[in-house]
Amino acid sequence: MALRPIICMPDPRLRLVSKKVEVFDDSIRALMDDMLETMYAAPGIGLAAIQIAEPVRVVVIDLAKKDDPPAPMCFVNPEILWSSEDKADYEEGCLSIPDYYETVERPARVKVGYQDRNGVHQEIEADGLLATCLQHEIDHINGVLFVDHLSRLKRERVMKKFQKAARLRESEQA
Ligand code: K1U
Ligand code: ZN
Repeated sequence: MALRPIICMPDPRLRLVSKKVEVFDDSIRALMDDMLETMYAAPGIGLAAIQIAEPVRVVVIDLAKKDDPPAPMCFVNPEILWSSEDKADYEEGCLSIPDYYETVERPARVKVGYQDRNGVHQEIEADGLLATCLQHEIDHINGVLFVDHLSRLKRERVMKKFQKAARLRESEQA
């Protein structure tokens, strides 16, 4: 297992549409293990492979409470099969947009099809935080960030802030 750097906005790789996983071998399982280690260290409750610069359709999530044992979930090639009409608001964060939180409205319940670590097809019905987190991570593998769900004003404000910070870092390194 290895801790991997998380890429941050405005890195253009966050806008890539990730590729479907076709082969379930030890290297894809090693990627999932690296993702879990990176997510726990951040700390976060979810991570998509593109956030560690791997453009493949892999997502990990763990919603276990602080004092409970870890409950890692791995989703390969996840897709939303059904979304509820009713919506839920949740204050979201993103490990690729550090220290920025905003309320996002999404379908309250989803049914997701995916493959597990061994390539076996599975389905899960989710509500609450798991539904929100699955949608946030599936957005990532399609090149979508949670700020894309905000008003244009809020989105442009946060994108400009992160672009300015990146320019400052570049000029300090030059
Ligand atoms: O995909 C990501 O960037 C991870 C993100 C997942 C997420 C959070 C909230 C709503 C939807 C999706 C995070 O994990 S941000 C960090 C976070 O929420 C958290 C960190 C420590 C403890 C509890 C939560
Ligand atoms: Zn995110």
